Amino acid sequence: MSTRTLVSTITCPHCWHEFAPATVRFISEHAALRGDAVLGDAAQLRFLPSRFDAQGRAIDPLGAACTRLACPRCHLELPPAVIELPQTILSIVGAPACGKSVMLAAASFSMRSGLVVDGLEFLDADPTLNDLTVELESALFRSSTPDRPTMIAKTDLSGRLYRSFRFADASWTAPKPQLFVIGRGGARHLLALYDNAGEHFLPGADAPHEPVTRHLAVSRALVFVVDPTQDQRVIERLGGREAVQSMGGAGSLEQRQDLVLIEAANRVRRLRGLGANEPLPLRIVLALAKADIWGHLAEPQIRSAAERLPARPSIAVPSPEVLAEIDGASARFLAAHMPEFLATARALDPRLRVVPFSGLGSAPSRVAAAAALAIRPRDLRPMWPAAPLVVALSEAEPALFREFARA
Ligand SMILES: Nc1nc2c(ncn2[C@@H]2O[C@H](COP(=O)(O)OP(=O)(O)OP(=O)(O)O)[C@@H](O)[C@H]2O)c(=O)[nH]1
Ligand SMILES: [Mg+2]
Repeated sequence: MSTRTLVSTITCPHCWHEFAPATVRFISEHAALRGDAVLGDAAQLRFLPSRFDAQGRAIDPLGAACTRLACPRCHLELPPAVIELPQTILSIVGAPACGKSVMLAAASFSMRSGLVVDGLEFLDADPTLNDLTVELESALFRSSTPDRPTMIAKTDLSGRLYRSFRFADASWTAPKPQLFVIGRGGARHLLALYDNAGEHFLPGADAPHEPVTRHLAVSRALVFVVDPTQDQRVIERLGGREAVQSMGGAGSLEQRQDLVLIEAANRVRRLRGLGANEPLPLRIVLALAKADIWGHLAEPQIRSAAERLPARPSIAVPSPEVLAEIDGASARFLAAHMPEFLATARALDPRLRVVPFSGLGSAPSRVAAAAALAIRPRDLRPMWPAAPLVVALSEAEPALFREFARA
């Protein structure tokens, strides 16, 4: 008989409740057991089993064998790996339209390819739960019509990317986690990522019963996606608003990205009960998006990679040495163009890391004057799309990516 080692506690990736593996609920299979107190009439009953069959499957009250697991608080389904693998939650934060969804799609798609980092294994923990990632990836990277221009839609603030459950006499809404099994060198983790709408991170947008950014309470690293094309000084260097917008830059938005970062840090402190003077308990990784647009303004390490686009795709994470040089060059780019943003970020985390990337690798364009920006999937050439996540993971879980952790 095979033995399994269980983790000591589980953090639910849906509602972030912490619980012991022995209290995990099972999802009933018998058709007559429809209706659940937490999820409503359409869901199958969740139950705490007292009987198991010879294969270790739980027996539901009407005698059917059950294998699907659910959280004891929100009753939402959990992948089976959750009871065996340690979990790493990363928070991806950034202003509206900064490039979060494109980064997620490009990063997850390229991590599956095995070409990002030697020896990396990256799988959906449960494909039925990862429909959001599958959708994001197929919009751009798995298109069956690679010559038809397309683009990822703006992330909705509510609706099908979120799920509701009842708890303590109230209705709660939480974003759908995307769960992956990530392994390297014998270590394996369950990785949870979330694609929030940028509006959720704006100051004042944290509603009590819509804990859509509450992953900040438990995440191990904060990937802050910075869009240099949202900054007035960068816009001027790039030839003005219209020029920047026509390439996918966010030239028209008046977001103060430093305020979004401060708000995220404040939520981390508030949710974890930390004082204003305590250091943040997680590393900040600044992911500088859309390098295809602004990369030529930076130093050679970034410029040469950006200028090689779209001729040579570079989805591999650069070597640790190159990454260190790029980190320095990116920080100097920020110091030259967005100094107060860099100062804010350094005040929050003096040991922060900076990684530029481009999820598309070349600029989208309009097929007609009034049409939205789009790009032919055939023209996609992501540049270092997974590097921000790998660097964040190297800080959060050094066992997985030891060589990329700060020396
Ligand atoms: N040139 C260029 N444009 C990009 C790139 N990534 C994103 N864009 C443009 O920026 C727009 C917004 O990107 P998204 O990934 O949807 O941004 P987001 O952060 O998910 O935005 P919200 O969902 O509103 O929070 C896209 O529609 C593209 O036009 C890139 O790598 N290069
Ligand atoms: Mg989005």
